[in-house]
Amino acid sequence: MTIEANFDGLVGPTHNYAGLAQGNNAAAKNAEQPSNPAAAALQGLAKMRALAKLGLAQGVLPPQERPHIPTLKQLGFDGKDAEVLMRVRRDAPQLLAAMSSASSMWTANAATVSPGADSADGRVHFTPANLATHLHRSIEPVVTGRALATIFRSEKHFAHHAALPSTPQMGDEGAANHTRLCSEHGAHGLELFVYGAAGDKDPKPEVHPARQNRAAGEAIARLHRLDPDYVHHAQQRPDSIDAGVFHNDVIAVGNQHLLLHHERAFVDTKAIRDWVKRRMSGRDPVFIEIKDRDLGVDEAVSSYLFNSQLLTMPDGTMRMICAHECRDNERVWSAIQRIVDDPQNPIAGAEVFDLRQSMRNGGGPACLRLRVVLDPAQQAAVNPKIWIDDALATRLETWVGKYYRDRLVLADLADPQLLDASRSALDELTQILKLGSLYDFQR
Ligand code: SUG
Repeated sequence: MTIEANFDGLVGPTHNYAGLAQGNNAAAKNAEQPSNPAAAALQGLAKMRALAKLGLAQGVLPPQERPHIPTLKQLGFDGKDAEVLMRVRRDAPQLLAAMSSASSMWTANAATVSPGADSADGRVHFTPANLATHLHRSIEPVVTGRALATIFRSEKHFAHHAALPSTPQMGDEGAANHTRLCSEHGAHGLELFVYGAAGDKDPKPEVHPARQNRAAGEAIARLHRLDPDYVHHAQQRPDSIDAGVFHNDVIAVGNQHLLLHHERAFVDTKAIRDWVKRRMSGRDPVFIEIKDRDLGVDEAVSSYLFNSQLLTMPDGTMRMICAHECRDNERVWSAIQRIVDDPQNPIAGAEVFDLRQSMRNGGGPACLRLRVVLDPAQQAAVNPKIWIDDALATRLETWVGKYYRDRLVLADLADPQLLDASRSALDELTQILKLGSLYDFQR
C-alpha cells in the first residue's frame, strides 16, 4: 500500500532562542530566554515514538552541524575553531547566533516533496528549500540536500533537485507552503502552492517579509514534472502574514481529501475550492473553514491549531496531533472538539503533545515533520535505519542524555566545549543512522 511517512527533524544540541525569525511572534517573544536542548530533543522524540506506536511510518532526519565554522570562516573569522568562536562572539554576536541555530529541526521547511503519483516520471521528487529570507536558515539547504540524497538514495525511485537560487525573489520555505490533496495517498494528487508575494502588482505584507515567492512554486512544479491541471498557486493574505502567519502551515493544513483552514488564510479561497472540486476524483473533497468570529488569527497563531498534523490512521479515519497550547486555550480546544464531533468530516480524534521548547521558537507539530508519500518499492529503497520504533527511540533518548545540555543561553554558543560535544554527538548519530560522512567536519 502507498503510505504517507512523516520525517521529523531531530532537535540539535545548540537549540536556543536568539530572536532571529522575522514575523514569527513566538520567536520574537522568547528571544534571549534560556533554552533546554535536551528537553527539546526528548519532546520531539516522544512525538515520533507515539506516532510510530499508532502504526504510522515515522522516520527521523538528522540535525545540522552548529555553530557552523565553515560559514564563519567564509565570513572572515579565521584561526582555530576556539579562536573563530571567540572572535565572532566579540565582534559580531548576531552572526554567532545565526550560525548556531538548531532551526533545521523544522523539516516542514527542509524541502518540497512530490510523490511519484503526481510526477510524469513516477519518481518521488525533492527540492530542498533555499530559505533565502533569513541568514540562519539560508545555510541549511546544502546539508539538507545531502541528507535527503543519502536517505532516499535510489535514482530509480527518487529525484533530487538543487535548491533554487538563494534570493527573496525565489524565496522558498518548502513543504510548509505546499499542501497535497488526493482521494488516497497513492492517487494522482492536487498540489497547492501557497505564496506570500509575486509580481510587483500583487498586494504584499507591510510589516513582515513574504517568505515564499510564487516564482519558487512555479519552478518546483516544473522541476517535479507536475501536470499543470493538478497545480494551483494561491496567495496568502498579506494582513495575516503581518499578524504572524509567516508560513501557510500556521493557518491551514490538508490531508487526503480534507482541507482545514482559517477564513483569513487565502486571498481567494473560492478559486482553491473550485479547482479542488473540478480535479478531485474518487471522493468528494471536505473543506473545514474556521471563521474569524469563532477564532481570531491571533489565537490561531498563538495556539498553532492549524499547525496540527492531520494523519490518516491505519483504519482510514483521521486524527489531529496538536500542540499542548491548543488545550490551554478554551476557544481553540472547543473548536477542535466541534471538528472531532462533526460526522461530516473524517477527523475522529485529537491528541496533544508537549512540544513547548520548539513552540517557543514558533515551531509546532506540523513544522517538525516532512511528509513523503511512498509506494512499497519506494519504501523498500529508503535507508532502513531512519525508521523510528521503540528500540531506535530509546537509543536516541540515551544519545541525547549523553551529549545534550539542559540549559543554554546565547553566551554559551561561543563555548568550544559545546562545539566539541555537538560534533561528537553528530558523529555518533551518523553511525546510529548509517548516514556516512554527512557533515563538513567529517569530510
Ligand atoms: O523559520 N523559527 C522558525 C520556525 C519555523 C516553523 N516552521 C513552520 N511553520 N513550518 C522560522 O521562523 C527561530 C530561531 C530563533 O529565533 O532562534 C526560527 O527560526
